[in-house]
Amino acid sequence: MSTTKTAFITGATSGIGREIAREFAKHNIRLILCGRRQERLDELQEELSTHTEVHTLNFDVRDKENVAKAVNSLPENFKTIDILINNAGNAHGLDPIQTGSLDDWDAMLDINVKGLLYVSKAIIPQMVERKSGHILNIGSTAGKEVYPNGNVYCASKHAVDALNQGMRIDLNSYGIRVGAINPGLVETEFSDVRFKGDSPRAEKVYQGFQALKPQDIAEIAYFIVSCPAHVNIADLTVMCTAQASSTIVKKS
Ligand code: NDP
Ligand code: 8X3
Repeated sequence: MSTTKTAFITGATSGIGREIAREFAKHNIRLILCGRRQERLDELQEELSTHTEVHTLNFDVRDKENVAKAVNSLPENFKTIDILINNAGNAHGLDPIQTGSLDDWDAMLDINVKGLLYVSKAIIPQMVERKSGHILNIGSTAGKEVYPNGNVYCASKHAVDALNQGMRIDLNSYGIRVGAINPGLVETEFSDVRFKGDSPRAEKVYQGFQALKPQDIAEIAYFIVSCPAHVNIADLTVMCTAQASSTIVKKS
């Protein structure tokens, strides 16, 4: 098995991150898979180890000490990270601003914004030192427009959009590529988390139209990281055909 590059993927236990891991494994990219659910990390490691070398890291992106400890604990053959996929994230609740929960707001800002920063802070210095690397931030259409009751989730993804631009500017002189994929509606565990396990409500989000599948985003992610070195896909918005904006979705 000849592996080429090493990718560090946050949120690899489910949805978009898990499919990116599967897609990258097909192309022999060495994988560092991160998440909090160890049994899922173990299952994925077993599944993908026939294609590539896999290492798992269990940490909560909100815990900055543990993020740094986890990255520092990487074995020698996984230490050089070529590709960082900042994917871990979620929505908590869908309430108007006047009744939103402080705990939900903390979770979204701590995970989607500060967690992305903690992971980036632990990995960017080695890319700067080597003057090479590729960072792919998973934003959202919610980072491009605001929808009713999306308030804080949309703010967190607008922050990801700003950080994507800021990283690209600051890392430009080191030859590090930085870009974002901003997906629209993708059928994953996203809505289950948003609605705190209320599965009927979560399923309804994707009924009556063909939402994006996490594999769609994974194939695009592989396309982006496999572009020639002089090509950087800086910012890509992807919706399913049925979706025209955050609020306009054609249902059958
Ligand atoms: P899933 O809920 O299926 O996956 C979320 C992933 O993030 C899981 O692997 C989860 O792992 C990880 N994660 C969540 N919280 C933490 C945490 N505190 N510490 C470490 N890891 C964490 O959702 P998606 O795949 O849909 O979401 C992935 C990204 O895509 C998110 O950033 C989301 O905002 C974005 N997105 C999703 C869209 C959609 O419609 N689904 C559309 C646009 C963007 P674990 O629980 O094991 O820690
Ligand atoms: C996820 C897409 O529209 O559910 O970021 O917020 S949406």
